[in-house]
Amino acid sequence: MKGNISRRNLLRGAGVAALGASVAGWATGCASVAAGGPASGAASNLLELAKTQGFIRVGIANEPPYTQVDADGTVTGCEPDVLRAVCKRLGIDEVQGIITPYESMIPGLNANRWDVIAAGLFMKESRCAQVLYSEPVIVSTESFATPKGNPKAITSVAAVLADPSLRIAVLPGGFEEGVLKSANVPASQQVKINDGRSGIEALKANRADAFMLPTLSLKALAKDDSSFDVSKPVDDAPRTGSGAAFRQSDAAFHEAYNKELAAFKKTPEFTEILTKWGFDASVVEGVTAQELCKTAG
Ligand code: 6CS
Repeated sequence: MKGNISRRNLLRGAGVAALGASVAGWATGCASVAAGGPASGAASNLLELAKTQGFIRVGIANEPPYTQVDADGTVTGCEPDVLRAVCKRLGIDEVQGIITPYESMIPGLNANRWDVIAAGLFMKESRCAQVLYSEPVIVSTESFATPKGNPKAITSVAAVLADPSLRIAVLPGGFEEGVLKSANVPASQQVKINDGRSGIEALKANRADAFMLPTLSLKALAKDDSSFDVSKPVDDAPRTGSGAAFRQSDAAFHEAYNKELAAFKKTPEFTEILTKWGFDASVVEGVTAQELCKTAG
């Protein structure tokens, strides 16, 4: 049943984060949708199903500027905004967000808890082996949040490896954890935290000497908290980027999405979305998923 309800839909999927939200004015009776389990299930043709039911469900993190859930439940952020625009061009009116940790995004996708991931889930070999990434919409850098003045001069992964006393906060299953693991930084130097805010809290409580997260995510956190510094992009963290990620069984959707995305990337609206969220649209020009999927880890 469609109804013009507020931009917020609470999706209560068993085992996933409580909050889901619509980014469009129209929505189905979402509670019944979520209560019945996967909105689209393992449909053989996700595109037709999403067009028929009028929505597609997206796994997100709520880590501005990549993904953001406002107080009223509205889902935005660079990646959901691009996804919503391309889905509208495909005839899908609504994108519903379900908040979940990065480490759960691919398992949840493949368990049909959501139909796509649009969260800044950075491309790397192990992830590209499990999902179908669209062509990238952003290219991203990593930084360290440190106490003011960076007293322990933490500016590179090599510096972390060189000093076993250094403790680095990272998200479990996140890209940064993978960077440290690939560099053979031992688990004893990794402090696992749940999200951006808890990473900063770990820094303030001296449970970590630095917090590794994408540069723009740390800068977004710094807008509300002047107690820490954000390093320049970490030179020895691999360059990567992200786009939407689909199930391997949804190859038809992936193909249709990429075709529409290629056209959308040529429009002023694409540049407007990226600029709004602090990304430089020119940086992703000519960058391919094939290239970024070669990122080790
Ligand atoms: O792809 C990832 O795992 C990382 N992406 C973002 C946008 N933030 C942190 C996370 O570890």
